[in-house]
Amino acid sequence: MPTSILLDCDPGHDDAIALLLAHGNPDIELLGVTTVMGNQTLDKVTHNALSIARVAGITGVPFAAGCPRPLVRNLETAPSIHGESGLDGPVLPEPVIELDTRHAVDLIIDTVMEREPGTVTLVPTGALTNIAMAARKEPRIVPRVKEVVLMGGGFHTGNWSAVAEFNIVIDPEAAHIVFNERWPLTMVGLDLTHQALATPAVAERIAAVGTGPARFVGELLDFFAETYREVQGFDAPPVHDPCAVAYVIDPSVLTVRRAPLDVELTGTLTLGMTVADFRAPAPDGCTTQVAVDLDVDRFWDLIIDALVRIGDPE
Ligand code: PIR
Ligand code: CA
Repeated sequence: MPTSILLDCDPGHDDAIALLLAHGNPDIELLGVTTVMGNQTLDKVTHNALSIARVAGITGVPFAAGCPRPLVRNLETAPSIHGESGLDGPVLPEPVIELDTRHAVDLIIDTVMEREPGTVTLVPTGALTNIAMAARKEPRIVPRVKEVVLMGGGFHTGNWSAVAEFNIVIDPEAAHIVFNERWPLTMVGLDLTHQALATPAVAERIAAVGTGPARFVGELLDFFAETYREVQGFDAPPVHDPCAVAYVIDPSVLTVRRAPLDVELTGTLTLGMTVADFRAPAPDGCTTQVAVDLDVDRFWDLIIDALVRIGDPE
């Protein structure tokens, strides 16, 4: 039985690869794709999501646009990493599918309420604004969601401040809501995703697939490698978001550790920091865990396999 997921994203180079992985892997049923501001403005990331759908040949899956700004703070985007479009590098084809008429928050609520309880996994790979809004608008989704597997945060590493990760710190109040609900939550943070480096050897494997979508990913990674080299001093770019999808496909690709988690909202130096309490043993009933180690080879095998299966859709 494949796992049914809703992907809530802000594409975004690594979000794009997460979407391709979710679409191309047979153990995932993609129920819907929702967008949230983040890497770029909502209109740009939504256009990007629809454009990726065309590249990947995704049809019959609802795409819905969500929140255009964080709950409390002003919008902060990441053009230094993802470019002016949010997905700079490849030529983006004009979308061929239309947006769902619903708001992302309503698509999330409708999907979770229509499906059997305990069967829908939420996979957020951007700010947690839509997910927090959904939990507040319809609290009955919380016990019905199977689990939340999110890319964000980190327990030792930051990228937008010394201690905070972008997806969390641009809307820390939303993250605080999501981390404090009673649903099972897995945080796939920077400590994990910085192990998923798209090295030249990886780029070669992707190029060898030889399809349009594989070339698209190659061009995304070329741009991402350049900005990560210049802005963050990385030799190879980390592809964060597909790590969360990989965990849903096969939890054994990631090693996880159970620990209470919370989000800092009042620190002057630590706003948006995700705090993991690693004092053993984790308290009874602890519903949160963090990803600590990645099986790098199996991770890239999943990406390649998805690209091979997607083939050349057009
Ligand atoms: C990646 C992102 C934002 C900033 C940087 N420096 C790098 C985006 C990615 O899409 C991912 O979801 C998350 N936010 C990593 O921080
Ligand atoms: Ca993202």
